Amino acid sequence: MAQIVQNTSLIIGACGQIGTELTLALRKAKGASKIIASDIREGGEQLMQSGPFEMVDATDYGAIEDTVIHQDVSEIYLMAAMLSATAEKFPEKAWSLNMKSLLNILNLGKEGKIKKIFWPSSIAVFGPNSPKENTPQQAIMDPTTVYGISKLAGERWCSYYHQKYGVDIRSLRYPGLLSWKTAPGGGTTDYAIEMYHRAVSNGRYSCFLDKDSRLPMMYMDDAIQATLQLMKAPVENIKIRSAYNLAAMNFTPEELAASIKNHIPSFKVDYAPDFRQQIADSWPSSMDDQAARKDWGWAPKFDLVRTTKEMLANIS
Ligand code: AKB
Repeated sequence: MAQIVQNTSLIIGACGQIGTELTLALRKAKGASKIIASDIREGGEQLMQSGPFEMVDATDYGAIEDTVIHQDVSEIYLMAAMLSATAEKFPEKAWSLNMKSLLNILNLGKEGKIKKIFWPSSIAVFGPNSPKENTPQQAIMDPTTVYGISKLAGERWCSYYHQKYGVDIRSLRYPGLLSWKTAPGGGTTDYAIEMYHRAVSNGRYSCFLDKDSRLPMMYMDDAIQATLQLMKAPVENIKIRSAYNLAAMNFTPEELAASIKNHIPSFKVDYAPDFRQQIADSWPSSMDDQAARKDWGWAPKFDLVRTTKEMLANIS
């Protein structure tokens, strides 16, 4: 009798900003029963009602292994992490969560219990001595944040597990992600999402970054598309096993405010940089994503004009 191959995917950290939209997109593409959402808390209504959910702690190897065995999981997307601004407040907690969760999943891959892994890296792997403009795939990397250090170490672990144990791990260096479905938590690039929300709710915003802080950004639909495309790409096309640079647009808070003012002319912004300014200053302002374009056909669809239209329409 032919063996039934389940090909179930497990999303760990499914209730967060990226996890929610990734889970919904995967359920649409592959069928709800094949995509198991998991987190340490329940998520929004749309996510919870769209398919199976399990309480799983990303740092608990036994709990993840149990779910993998009982649900026939062959692919894991590890989206649980502590982001840059929060990680500066809780350095050891951030290191422990970000590293332990990744090693748990890599070890499941090494033991042959799962076939494929997605793990997100970030532009935060770069630092003050990396080229700021059009930052290349390979460059000096000297991150100055706990989050960046954990992402760079994570990339090295991914590459090591691939070389040494043949683990099929795939990763992207996400820029700041703009979305309206689920609120982000604890990032430095989150000012942009806050700005859209405040523009709609009270017409004013006090920005925690300086008006000239240029950072790489991307609309969530593009980030999800890139993730699905990378995971679908034939194995021989995946030439980079640390993480691929990914780019769509870059802008400053002042340019974002101007783009919002095209829709809400009375919108007012003032600038009161806090500790997050130093984090932003250490990151690239734009990224070179030629490798992703060449290896698996990456091409973004959303620029700032289109993103602002979508964000304002959906937040309203
Ligand atoms: C953050 O701001 O911490 C994240 C990131 C750029 O990885 N959005």
